[in-house]
Amino acid sequence: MEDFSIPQNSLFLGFDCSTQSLKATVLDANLTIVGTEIVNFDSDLPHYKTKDGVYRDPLINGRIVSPTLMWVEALDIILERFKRLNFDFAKVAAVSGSAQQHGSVYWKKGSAKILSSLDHKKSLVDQLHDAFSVKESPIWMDCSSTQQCRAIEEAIGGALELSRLTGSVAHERYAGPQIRKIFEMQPEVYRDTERISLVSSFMASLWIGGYACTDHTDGAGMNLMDIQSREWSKVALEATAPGLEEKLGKLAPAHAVAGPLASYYVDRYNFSKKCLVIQWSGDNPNSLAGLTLNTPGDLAISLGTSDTVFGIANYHKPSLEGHVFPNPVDTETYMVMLVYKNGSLTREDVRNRCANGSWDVFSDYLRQTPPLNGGKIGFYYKEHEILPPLPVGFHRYILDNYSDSHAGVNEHEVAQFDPPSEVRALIEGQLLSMRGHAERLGLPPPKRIIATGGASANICILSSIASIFGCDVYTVQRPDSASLGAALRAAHGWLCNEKGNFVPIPWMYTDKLEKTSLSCKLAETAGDEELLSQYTLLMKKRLEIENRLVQKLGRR
Ligand code: XUL
Repeated sequence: MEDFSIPQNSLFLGFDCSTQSLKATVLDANLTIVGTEIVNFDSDLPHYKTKDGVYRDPLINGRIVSPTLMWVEALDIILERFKRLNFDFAKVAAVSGSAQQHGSVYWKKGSAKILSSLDHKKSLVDQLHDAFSVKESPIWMDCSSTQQCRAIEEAIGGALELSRLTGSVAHERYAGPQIRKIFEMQPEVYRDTERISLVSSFMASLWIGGYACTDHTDGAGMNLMDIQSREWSKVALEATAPGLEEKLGKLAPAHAVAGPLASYYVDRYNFSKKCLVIQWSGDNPNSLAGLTLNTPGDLAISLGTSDTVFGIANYHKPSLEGHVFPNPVDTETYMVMLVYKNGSLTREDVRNRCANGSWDVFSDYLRQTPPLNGGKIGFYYKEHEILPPLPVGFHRYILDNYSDSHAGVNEHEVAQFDPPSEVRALIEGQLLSMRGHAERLGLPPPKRIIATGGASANICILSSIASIFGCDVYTVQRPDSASLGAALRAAHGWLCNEKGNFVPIPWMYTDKLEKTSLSCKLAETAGDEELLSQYTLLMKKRLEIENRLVQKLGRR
């Protein structure tokens, strides 16, 4: 793409180290996808014995971790697979990546040395098996640090104050509360840790053979960074653990070069010495880049292991719910996001229980049942939920004397729905919650929605999104927007480095986008206004019931 001054024969490699897999996407200089690979943690690395990529601790409520070394071995495997395909590593101009947000990695004292002297004749896993002081990384699904969250909020002056300072109230899965928990419960492990990385900066560290900085965007998901100044917040550090700043290293913008590529990759895979490693970031921020969200009227809905809703805002408004991060491809704007822990694994559970384990039957049920589900509302929490903060449990209600105008009607709780209604209650419930919370957070009504993630391939779900939000729904060519976004950010970082400064991503603002792998296509058009207003009433009813559940059972 000559106008963007990227040499025609260069390639950009983007990864996504997510909950269940490590994926890779290769883009050429025209931003066309020319290769993809995937390593599934459960099936390709069975010796770690994970289920869905994680360990759920049967003894400690809410403790969910993943073996750190598994991510290292996944990188070995994916690179070997590319090698077997005769992939021309030498053409890669830059590498970057996404990782599940918030997960943290604890490097043992002395590991910097191991990282800086990697032997290209050996695999990474063979050299790094003794590099971690905590062998099982707390991940984004963990919610075992509620006590530490409350203690940090109290030390800072309250939840809203922490949100003002760092972009979010304290969340169990955030690195700050997790670090405080390790400091409190295993002080000797904390002492023996020389560096704490996020999964994103940990993966970048493997590429540069040294400790990579934490990027500003993923760093905002720790409850440790001052979101205005983009520096570690002294008060947040003090509220978390002593001597922390030294263990965290530095922060850097997402477009920055993390470092030169370690010679390991040059010698083992024939990468070019000039290949740049661009800062890795969180999967959601990179999806924002991969979906080319660029105006406040755009809203993304990602339906994956976690479900997320995100958009761009021009300002940071402190709030008790949702999360605010710097925009990874802009220096002025913010990314605002809602996160649900009960995403694809909960949909799979309902599919298995109610639809004979078949997505076709699941979709038939959505087709057979009427919009609004005859006033049946369900809450399905197979895991402790983040939004709202409710424990595991299913709650089902039917609105009494349900009619098209049901504002103010009462509801009664029931033990079960028939299978088709259960499927619709699950899908509509999640989407109504997304709309309700997005509105509460002050996000403007979307002008268009871009859907991504595995479940965005289901046209019945897209049709419900269009009816519930009342706007057109677009999809992308490949639902794996996080590794695509990472490859795009590799190209962006390369360009910024070439220009010697930050430059806005040129291809986000041009019609050339339509010809690239990043283009979106219209999948569903906004439906009927009458139905939209009925959904508005149902959404209010749902939030009202949800508030009651939170008062009775919630973690806050
Ligand atoms: C975001 C979050 C999840 C993970 C999933 O806050 O916790 O979406 O990033 O990988």
